Amino acid sequence: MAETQVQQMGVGDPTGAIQQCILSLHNIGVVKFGRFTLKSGMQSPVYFDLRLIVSYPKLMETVSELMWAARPGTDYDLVCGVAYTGLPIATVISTKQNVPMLIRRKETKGYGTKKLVEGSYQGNQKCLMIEDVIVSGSSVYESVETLRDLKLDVKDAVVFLDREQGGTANLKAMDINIVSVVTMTEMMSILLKHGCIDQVTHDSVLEFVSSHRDTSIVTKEKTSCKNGIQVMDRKNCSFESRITTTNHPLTRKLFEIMANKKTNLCVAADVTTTEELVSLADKVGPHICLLKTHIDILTNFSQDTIDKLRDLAAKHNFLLFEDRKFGDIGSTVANQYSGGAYKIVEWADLVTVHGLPGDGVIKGLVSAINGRTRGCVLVSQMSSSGALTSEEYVENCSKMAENHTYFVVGFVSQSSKSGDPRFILFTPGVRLGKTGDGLGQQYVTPRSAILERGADIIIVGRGITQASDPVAAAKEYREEAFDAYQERIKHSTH
Ligand code: 5IU
Repeated sequence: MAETQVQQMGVGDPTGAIQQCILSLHNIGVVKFGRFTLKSGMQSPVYFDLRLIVSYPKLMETVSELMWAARPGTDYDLVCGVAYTGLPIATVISTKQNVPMLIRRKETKGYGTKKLVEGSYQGNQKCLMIEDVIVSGSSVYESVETLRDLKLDVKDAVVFLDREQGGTANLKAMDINIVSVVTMTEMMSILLKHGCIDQVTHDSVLEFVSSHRDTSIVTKEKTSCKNGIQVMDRKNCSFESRITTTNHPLTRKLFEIMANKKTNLCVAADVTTTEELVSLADKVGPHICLLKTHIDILTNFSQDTIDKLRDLAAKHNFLLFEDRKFGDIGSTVANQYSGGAYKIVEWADLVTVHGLPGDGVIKGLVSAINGRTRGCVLVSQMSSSGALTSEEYVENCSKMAENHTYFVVGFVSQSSKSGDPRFILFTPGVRLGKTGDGLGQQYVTPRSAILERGADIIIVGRGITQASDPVAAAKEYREEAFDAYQERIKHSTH
């Protein structure tokens, strides 16, 4: 298999220049193996760090020549390098080929001209984008979007490495034609053939690539505000349409479950024995998208509890949500998440987290994930009377979520001004026919939670668990909640 790939590649690489270049890049340490967190938060066993070439001028020249040779079109008026690694490569191409260059910043600077793009240009000039690596394509897309806003004609891009994780297809959908010098599969074949890596490493990278082919592109357009108005407002959008706004695999999965099962009900299974929990989960399973647990209130927790819950989650297609409300420093929550009696990270798809300790609480949890697909829900506002979660606190939780979109799925909140479609709003304190429980809990109806407060998912506990017929109650809450959601998106264009 590896042989064939290299031979196939030989056709497009008659002088072996690409192979030679890959081997040189490997020699200087550009191809790294281990555990890496990519920009999207995805954990990868391989990392391609092309920044190192700035210390090897000859190699930089070779990389630039190979990229120029691979360009998808002709007659470019401009080349544009994307900071950082695209810049030196674009510079070499620009001087060698005598094509003027533009620089695309990552951020606008806070002083001077505040421009995102440096260099001279005129509308309709044809520009080739230069990037080092493509994963989902979101970086290339953002750069192209910026240049298109300036009326430049940008349809083509060239990258050195295509990680084969869906980026090419994503960009095609945005009318961007991207070519690469080499794909991850080809690069691994070359390294294996020349004894730079062993078969196990080769296979583990290919295995990773084949199981992470479907990254989505998150366009700035969808999640941004224009003139203070959210372009794609969460509250007016269907769950289906929100799938493409996020790269988080669990947010996507939850949207899919909600859309396919037609339910936005989460049952808070606050019962005290494994038998009750398992029986409840099996009965309400067909009606829910999520089962929320407080695993530490069980009197007879064991591995059997978890095995049964996971089986039921697979059988009825719902996710497991442990309402642990992690709220300590990173190092402590990492141990609480992965260790102790409950080993929460091993079975709970989602957990609740307080924003109070700051970013470290998220970093600590992420450090314990170990390659699993996991997410958290930030508690930004509580349903109980006298909760200390001020407006400023809620605002700060939003910022924290935006900085950690690879882990944060959404918020537990009582209302939300945010229209950001990537985040799911979970609202507890929902019950029909009651306004409180005498211990601080405050209730609203499912309709009010969804239509007035903007909840996406309602969390219902005793309204279902203490009903004379919990299944009938679950059906009733499910229908009322999903009807309210459909009413909310009635006039949606998404
Ligand atoms: N819960 C709340 N309010 C909150 C948060 C969590 O009620 O602000 I954060 C939990 C507590 C309980 C469930 O597990 O949601 C609600 O249960 P009842 O529907 O029985 O009140």
